[in-house]
Amino acid sequence: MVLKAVCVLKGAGETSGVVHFEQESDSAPVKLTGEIIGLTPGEHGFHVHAFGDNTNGCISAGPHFNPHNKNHAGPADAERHVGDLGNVTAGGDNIAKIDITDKMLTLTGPLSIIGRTMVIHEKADDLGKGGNEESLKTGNAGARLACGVIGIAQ
Ligand SMILES: [Cu+2]
Ligand SMILES: [Zn+2]
Repeated sequence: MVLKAVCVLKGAGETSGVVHFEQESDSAPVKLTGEIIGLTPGEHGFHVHAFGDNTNGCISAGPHFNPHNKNHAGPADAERHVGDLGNVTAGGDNIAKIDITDKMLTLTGPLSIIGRTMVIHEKADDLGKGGNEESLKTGNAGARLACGVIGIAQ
């Protein structure tokens, strides 16, 4: 059975987006598609954060989803936060097209990302290579421009 989820991202400014998630089976990678609009051209950090809580805006989503207690890194690194999806890149039209396949995310079981929050950031994620303490926690990706809770899709 194909598992499907969706996330609508909104924020205080003009950034917004929709991300669709699909997983062919329990152990298959998760495919993310969609787009985020209202971004400055260039790279923007993109992560799954721990909590599906937006009571105080995107801040309430907490830190990156990190059930295995690892340092922050990039999506291709073996040791990373489960929520580390690296960067998406916006073009001159201020739109970032999302087309990501990730082996660490799952839509099922105790580590499912459903009910957690996707966040798009102001700045580029340095993927843990920034050489300071914050790089190993957040990738120095800066403010949270927009976010949304990941929900079950039909
Ligand atoms: Cu983030
Ligand atoms: Zn991280």
